[in-house]
Amino acid sequence: PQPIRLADYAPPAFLIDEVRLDFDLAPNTTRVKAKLTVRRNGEHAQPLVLNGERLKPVSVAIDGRVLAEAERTIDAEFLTIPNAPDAFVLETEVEIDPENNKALEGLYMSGGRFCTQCEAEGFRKITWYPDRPDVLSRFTVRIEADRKFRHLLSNGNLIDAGELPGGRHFAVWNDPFPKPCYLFALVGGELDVLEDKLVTMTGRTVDLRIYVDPGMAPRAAYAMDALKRSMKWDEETFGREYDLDLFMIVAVRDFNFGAMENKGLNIFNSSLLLADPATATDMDYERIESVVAHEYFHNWTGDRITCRDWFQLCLKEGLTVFRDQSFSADMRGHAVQRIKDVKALRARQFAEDQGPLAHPVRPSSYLKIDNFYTATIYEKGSEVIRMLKTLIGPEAFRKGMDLYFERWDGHATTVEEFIRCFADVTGRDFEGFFAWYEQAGTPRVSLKQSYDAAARTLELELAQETPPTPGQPTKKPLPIPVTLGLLDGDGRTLAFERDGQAADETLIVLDQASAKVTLTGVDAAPVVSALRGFSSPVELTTDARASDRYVQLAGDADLFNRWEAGQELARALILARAKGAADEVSEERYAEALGRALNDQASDPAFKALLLALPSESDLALAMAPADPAAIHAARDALRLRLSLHLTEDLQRLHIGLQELGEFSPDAASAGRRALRNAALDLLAANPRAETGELADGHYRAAANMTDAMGGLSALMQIGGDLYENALTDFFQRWKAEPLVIDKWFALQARDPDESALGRVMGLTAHPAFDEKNPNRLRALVSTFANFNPARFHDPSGAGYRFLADQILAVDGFNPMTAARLVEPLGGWRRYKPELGALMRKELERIAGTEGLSKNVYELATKALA
Ligand code: HT7
Ligand code: ZN
Repeated sequence: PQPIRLADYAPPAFLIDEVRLDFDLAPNTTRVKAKLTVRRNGEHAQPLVLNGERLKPVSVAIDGRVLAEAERTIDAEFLTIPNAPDAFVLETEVEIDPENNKALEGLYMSGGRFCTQCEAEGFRKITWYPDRPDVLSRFTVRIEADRKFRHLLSNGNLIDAGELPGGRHFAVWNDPFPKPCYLFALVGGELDVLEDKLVTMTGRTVDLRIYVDPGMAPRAAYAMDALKRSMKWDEETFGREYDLDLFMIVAVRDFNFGAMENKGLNIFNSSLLLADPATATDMDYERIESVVAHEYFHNWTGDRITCRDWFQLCLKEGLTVFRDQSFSADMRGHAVQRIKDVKALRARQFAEDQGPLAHPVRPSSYLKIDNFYTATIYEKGSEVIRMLKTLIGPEAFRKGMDLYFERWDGHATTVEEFIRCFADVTGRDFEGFFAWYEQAGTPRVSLKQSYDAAARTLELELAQETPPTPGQPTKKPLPIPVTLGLLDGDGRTLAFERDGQAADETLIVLDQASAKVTLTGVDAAPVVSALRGFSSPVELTTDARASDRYVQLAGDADLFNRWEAGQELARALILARAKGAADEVSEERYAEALGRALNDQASDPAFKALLLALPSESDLALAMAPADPAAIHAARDALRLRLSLHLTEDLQRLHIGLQELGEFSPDAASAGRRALRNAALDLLAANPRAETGELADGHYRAAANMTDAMGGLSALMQIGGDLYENALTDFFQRWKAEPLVIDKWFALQARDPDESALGRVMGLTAHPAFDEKNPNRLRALVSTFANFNPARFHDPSGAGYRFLADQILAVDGFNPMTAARLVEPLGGWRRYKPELGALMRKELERIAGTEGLSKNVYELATKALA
């Protein structure tokens, strides 16, 4: 297959001003009539070429005249009309089979209801259309169905509805805002609805409706609350008001992704919408809040202003992640949110950058765009916006955003045009900055310090280098914002001067391969706190001593760096042990320091919970070359045991003291206390004494909410034995009617590092509750195993890799998009011990050599091998 290239972009040959769609819904034989008002775009003689896949043609007519077969061609991918007029009405009719659409793209059925997923290229499975984001049209949609499909929904406003003979009914929707077809949505079925209202900043009343499975409406209350807070936040922070009179969200159980921002009708994976204390954890609440916000924020950054082509995906995704992260920070605390965001960035995006699938935030070619909904586009895309804001300051950033909204509303645009808005409001040149979009890889920044006590100066020497990535052997320097402060030996902020200006903190922009910066007026030998708040997505190495890290861990005014200091210390200890050089004295010193941090009354429980969590095994694997997952697992466990022994009393005290007495509340402070209590239990469970088992069992059995139930179960999993097995059985029996909870049951077992886990996971694929056609269930078991159980996935026999490859091949037969998302854990094969890498490679070769493979899996498997 031929890749699509950014350099080949050409404007659409024809534009569609109006679209009228008529759906006659039936599970196996849905009829779709499309009436398109088409006009030639510019002077040319190109044919009209419309995308269309898996469509059963019924008819094609131009201006009311049915075309003869010789006047058009239909193949597996296109409808082509060679001699189309300059302006005309095209009417087509096709038949589709939603019931048998297990790829979950286009129109499909989930739980007996019709629903759609059109981003990126699913609309072509509904009707013939120019399925590209730069064709913006006004849609009117009529849906007709049996009355048992009680709710018939589409984008925009309901303009007509009524009953029809034969037990049928219809609804007509009109969306006044021109949109690309990837934002089209339709839902048909029996649903319950939770309703509310919001008065916007200009006094308009917007109806809010969340549609869910019958009986589930109370579980949508938190999502509704999050939606209202998001709408207000976007008004206050970005001046963005909602534009339709109605905003709807629908929950579906079978969904390839998290959620989708269709105009006025967001569709959500039910796992990211439904929550109550009994069935959802605090982490679920947090995710729901951020994804509801994310999809809502797309109304302006994605829907009103969309992408010219799919290479510009970060224009809507990176920017919208930045907006949702800023919202979450305002809701839940800036430092804690930043730490969580950086943890996710490192775990997913830094790993991507180190592997064969590394690509720039704006890629320049692809085979299947579905494969580019990656951490680089989303998370690094957000980091780039964050750096832009850091570089120009919050006021100029807001001005640039205002200009962007004003200039590009109603259009499909590019990253260049977005950046141009900031150049126009600041008068600055962003040519150098643009490299962040075009250059792949995580820059490595080094920092050396030298203090001259007599002169009271601190000289800082910074350098940057970005390692080569596939297709980009040489790299240029990037403008890297480094926010920096100084501490004295007791951890107090140390003032200094830069260029004669007094400061507590400064921003250094490293835009050359290396640079020197001199700070003056430095009264004592300082501890340097660099890259505060993780001011750019880089790997920083410094010449700081362990003693400097301890000063930071105890009192860095920048909480991100306080946490980071603890992680650096732990990482060094675990890696030393993994390489056979355990330093027990330093391990004790670390435990001691952690104990002091835990007892710091001034700090927030959510922050302490983060301090207690050691770097993940995957994070550690990125820092070990070649990576040895078994050694990392053993070394990490050994440090956990030491911490558990050293801190037993502190941890027990936290476990008792943080017991919840009142009613459950999902707010950040309450969630933080639960997080710390569960983190304390988790660390106690590293020491599998009999009383720890009892403690974990008691915790599980006394749990009054899902956060604590999962905390107890997870601690029992570490301890193993009958208590664990009994709790697992109890959990399944109690929750077997709740799919979202049973997903947790599968995921927990997939994370079990015990030797028996691979056999258990394989056995679970034959469990009656396992359903590979449901992406949530598949991910709960297979993706959790491959991504979050390195000790067992990297079994020296290669059985873990074989298991994953078998699953990928099986799922590729009906859902290529979801199958392709499972390939990544094999992609990092070059980073592992050669004997493991060879086994991983062998499975990739087996996948790539399989006949009839989808383009999705083919692209990732072959890139991983290249
Ligand atoms: N913009 C949405 C992306 C999405 C998607 C992409 C490929 C296949 C299925 C999908 N479902 C949703 C979600 C978002 O980022 O907001
Ligand atoms: Zn998005």
